[in-house]
Amino acid sequence: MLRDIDLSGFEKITAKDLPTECMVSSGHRACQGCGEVLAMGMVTKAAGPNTIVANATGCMEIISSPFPETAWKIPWIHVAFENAAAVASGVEAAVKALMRRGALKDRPHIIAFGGDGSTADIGFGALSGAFERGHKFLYVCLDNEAYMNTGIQRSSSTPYGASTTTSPAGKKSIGQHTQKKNLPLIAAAHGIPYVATASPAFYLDLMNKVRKALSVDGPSYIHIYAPCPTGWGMPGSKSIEIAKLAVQTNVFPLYEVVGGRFALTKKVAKPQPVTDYLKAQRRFRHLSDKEAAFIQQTVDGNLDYLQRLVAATNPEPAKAKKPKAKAAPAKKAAKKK
Ligand SMILES: Cc1ncc(C[n+]2csc(CCOP(=O)(O)OP(=O)(O)O)c2C)c(N)n1
Ligand code: SF4
Repeated sequence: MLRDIDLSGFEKITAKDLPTECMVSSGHRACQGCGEVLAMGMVTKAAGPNTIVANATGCMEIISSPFPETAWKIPWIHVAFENAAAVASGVEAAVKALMRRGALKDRPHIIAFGGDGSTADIGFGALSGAFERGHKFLYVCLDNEAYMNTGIQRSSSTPYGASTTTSPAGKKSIGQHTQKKNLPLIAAAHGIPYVATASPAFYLDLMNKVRKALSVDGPSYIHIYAPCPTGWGMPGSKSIEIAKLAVQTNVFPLYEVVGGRFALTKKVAKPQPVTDYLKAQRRFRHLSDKEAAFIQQTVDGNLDYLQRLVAATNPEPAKAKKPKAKAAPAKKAAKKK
């Protein structure tokens, strides 16, 4: 269902007024070039210090909170693998109760972070429930396309053809043989006010999507592409380059869905071939030309589907009908004398 969403509370960030205070301090234990921690820093910078975070188990919890230390400068709750969205729902209910009582004046932002394993697989039910109940919170999926924290196991967000420790490529297998679950579309199907995809390579786009998401009255979801040099088999210095390539090849299109209306937020004028993206990562290096062509076909098909959604949810306003030219008054028949 299409509906109008009030984005009047959205405060746009420009390159000139980038927030500088990061809520995740340096000195954390992420690998070099980790896209997840980079994205998490951008999200929390855009949200600001009045924010409460619920963080599912995964790399981001492990690297930011080795007891007795923490990299977090804001209230942060480490929750189980499956229930980040449920805990965020509870925090939101508590915030509402405190505000009703006048015990809390300034409403904090509530953000749940989960990896793709946590979001697409084990925490999926809790997420769907929180969307359906309509809690005002932002859920961010940091998608590094596998269960990285426990040793690079495939998730339902692992792309077709990727080699992981539980979908290893070999003589009889191309690696992951199922297609990546489309989480942003599934989130949009819940009819929540705001859904977007984002990438740390396009930081202004990412941060403004966070600001929009936090300004709406209800649940919001941002799916962030998060390169993982360790799991993908590439140098840490290539993370942002790969994140850009994912967008330039249309492997990961950037778009948002506001009140059910789809819009591409970065249109790629001259897409690069998918092989440029595949050959830069060890997890895809075993793929043959035939398999790469199949992946290209899938990418093109997915983009076509997205473009159809954009067209279908933004119908052109019906053209005003031209007023009919007035018929010339019929000549009065000459009166017979
Ligand atoms: C119920 C349950 N099953 C399994 C685990 C073990 N476990 C902890 S983190 C993790 C992987 C996390 O993967 P993902 O959510 O993709 O986040 P990433 O580490 O990739 O950031 C697993 C399997 C657990 N903590 N709880
Ligand atoms: S394994 Fe990947 S996601 Fe985890 S900290 Fe290292 S680079 Fe980041």
